[in-house]
Amino acid sequence: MTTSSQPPVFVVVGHVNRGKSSIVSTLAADESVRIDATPGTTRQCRSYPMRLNGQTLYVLVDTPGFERARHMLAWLRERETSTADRRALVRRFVDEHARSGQFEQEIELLRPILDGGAILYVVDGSIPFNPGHEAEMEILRWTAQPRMALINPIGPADHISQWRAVLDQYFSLVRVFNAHRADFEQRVRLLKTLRELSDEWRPAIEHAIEALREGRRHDRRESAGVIADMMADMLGLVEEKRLEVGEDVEPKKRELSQKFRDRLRRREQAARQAILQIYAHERLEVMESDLEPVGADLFDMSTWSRLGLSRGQLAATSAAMGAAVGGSIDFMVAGHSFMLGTVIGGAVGAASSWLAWDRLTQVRVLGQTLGGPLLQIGPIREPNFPWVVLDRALLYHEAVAGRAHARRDPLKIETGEGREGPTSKLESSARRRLQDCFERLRKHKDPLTIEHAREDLARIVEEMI
Ligand SMILES: Nc1nc2c(ncn2[C@@H]2O[C@H](COP(=O)(O)OP(=O)(O)O)[C@@H](O)[C@H]2O)c(=O)[nH]1
Ligand SMILES: [Mg+2]
Repeated sequence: MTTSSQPPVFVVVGHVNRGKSSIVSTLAADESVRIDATPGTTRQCRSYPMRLNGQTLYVLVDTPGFERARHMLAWLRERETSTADRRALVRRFVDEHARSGQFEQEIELLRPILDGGAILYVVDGSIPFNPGHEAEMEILRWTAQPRMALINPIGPADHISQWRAVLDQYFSLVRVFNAHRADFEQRVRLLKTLRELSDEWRPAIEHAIEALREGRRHDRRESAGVIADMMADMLGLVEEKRLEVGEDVEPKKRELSQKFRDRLRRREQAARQAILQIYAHERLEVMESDLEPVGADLFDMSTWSRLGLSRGQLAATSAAMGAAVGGSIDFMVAGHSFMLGTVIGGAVGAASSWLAWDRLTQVRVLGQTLGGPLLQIGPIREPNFPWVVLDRALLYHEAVAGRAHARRDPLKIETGEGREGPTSKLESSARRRLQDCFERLRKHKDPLTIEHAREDLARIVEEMI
């Protein structure tokens, strides 16, 4: 479709503190929109274009709330001569009061509407209707612009049906839209409804929906690539240090182990940052918590029992692979029974976590042919490690991708009972395909083999997200 015509403009209006800015933020996928618990933050209109690949798909206009709607309506009614003149009268009101210092907010919010914007009228479905809103809705009707009402339930109380009964009288389209909960599909559903607002804009909105869907597919593919790159780096990571002859080995082992862990953490962090960037959530704060399997430190073993595969699943996957994994199964069983012990013991403090970690990854001391001994750590052989890392990445991705841009509270990954990662719910065939990628990434050093394994992994991950 051509892009010469102007993109659709939606002017978001309503009382103060009803979630107008939140709706703008979510629909424009823009985390920079100012959202505040103190009413009256927005004094002036501001446009937020929904842009994709350099193209503006549509524009959201954030407005100050109505302040003196009843006075304004009284002014209009006093001067009304014919229903046909109402729109002109609203324009006259704006012109006559423009420099008076009165009705500043009404004038400000009416301008983009009189310039041709469609109206999205926002109410809070958790507080009861009161007649104070009627003047606002009446004024909006007088503008004769296309308009739709959105019920944004901010609090837990439910007055939605009461609101509907009122809104249906003023708006041909009324929908519930929770600005803080809406995910991508709910945004698309709202856009589909918005097609009904104006025949003129219908093709542009249809184009916007298609472009957003294509953008979403692109984001998923890119995220899968980010996750596969990360897995390849983390699974293949080896850290080495050559010591001087006669140097004390034990402290150097600890140092190397620490360095190894830090590199793995940083690698995971870099992937997370990339995912935030892909979904335009760069300012998103992520809650670091021992209770959240994804917020906790990568090596906090207490969260491992909730991620990755169960012992049985690991054994089945490895056995089906038919590879020489006997050794790592023993390793795994030792690791898991140890972890089980710490969980049952209840004292899952930092110290026991570190201990568990030390038992799962050993710093090896290699030959002394070239001077002092060579310390080496990695790649991690613990069988559940790749599954835990993948689960952390998938849960993180899901939380970020589904996050409405209006929310300003830190990202938390909700926890449930038992294993929470997506990998434990996979079909066994998918698990074997993944295991095959993991093995190749862990065992091989040849760049071409690694690249192929990485590509296979990216494809599988893309199917999963
Ligand atoms: N929980 C929740 N809070 C919301 C929602 N929409 C808005 N809020 C909160 O309500 C307050 C006002 O929101 P804002 O979007 O700035 O409203 P505006 O004054 O109409 O622009 C802010 O504290 C928001 O975080 C919602 O859908 N859910
Ligand atoms: Mg606002």
